[in-house]
Amino acid sequence: MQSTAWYTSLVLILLLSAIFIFVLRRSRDSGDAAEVARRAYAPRSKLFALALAAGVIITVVTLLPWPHQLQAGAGIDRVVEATARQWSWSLSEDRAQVGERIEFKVSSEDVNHGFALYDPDMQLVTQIQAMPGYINRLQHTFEKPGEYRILCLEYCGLAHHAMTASFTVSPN
Ligand SMILES: [Cu+2]
Repeated sequence: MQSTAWYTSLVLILLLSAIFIFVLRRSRDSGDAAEVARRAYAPRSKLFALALAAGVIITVVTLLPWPHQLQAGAGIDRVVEATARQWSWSLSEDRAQVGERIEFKVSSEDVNHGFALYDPDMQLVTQIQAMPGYINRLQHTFEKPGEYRILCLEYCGLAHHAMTASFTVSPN
C-alpha cells in the first residue's frame, strides 16, 4: 500500500513538473504575456471539475469500508459484559458459537486490568484495557471452536496471576 502511494505520488510529481516546464518554455517563446496567460488558464476550469469529481469519487470509495457501522453496534450477534475486579472476572455469558460477531463490553470495578483473550493453544487472540469508569468495546469473531481463556494482562496486585476465566466457543 505504501509503495503504491509512493509511486503514485512520484508519477504525479513528474507530471506536474513536466507541465510546469512546458508552461515555462512556452512563456519564453511568446512575448505576449496576456495570450500566454489565456492559453495557460484555459484548461483550468476543466481540470478543476475533473479534480473535484475525482476527489468526491475517491473519498466515497475509500470511506465505505470503514468500520463506523461496526462501532455503532451493527452486525453484533452477541454482547458479553466482562467486568474485572481484584482478582477475578465476571462474565455475563461465557459461551458463543464459531462465526458469531461478539462484542465484549469490558470494564473494571476497582483498578486497571487487562482483558486478554487466549485461544485453546494459549496464543493471544485479542486484548483491551479494563478500566474503572469506562466501558471499552472489543469486537471479535471466533473462527475455531474450543476452550478460550481470559487472563489479566495488566499487573493489578498480589493475585493478578490467578485472574483467569474461561470462554467456550462451540462449532455452529
Ligand atoms: Cu491483573
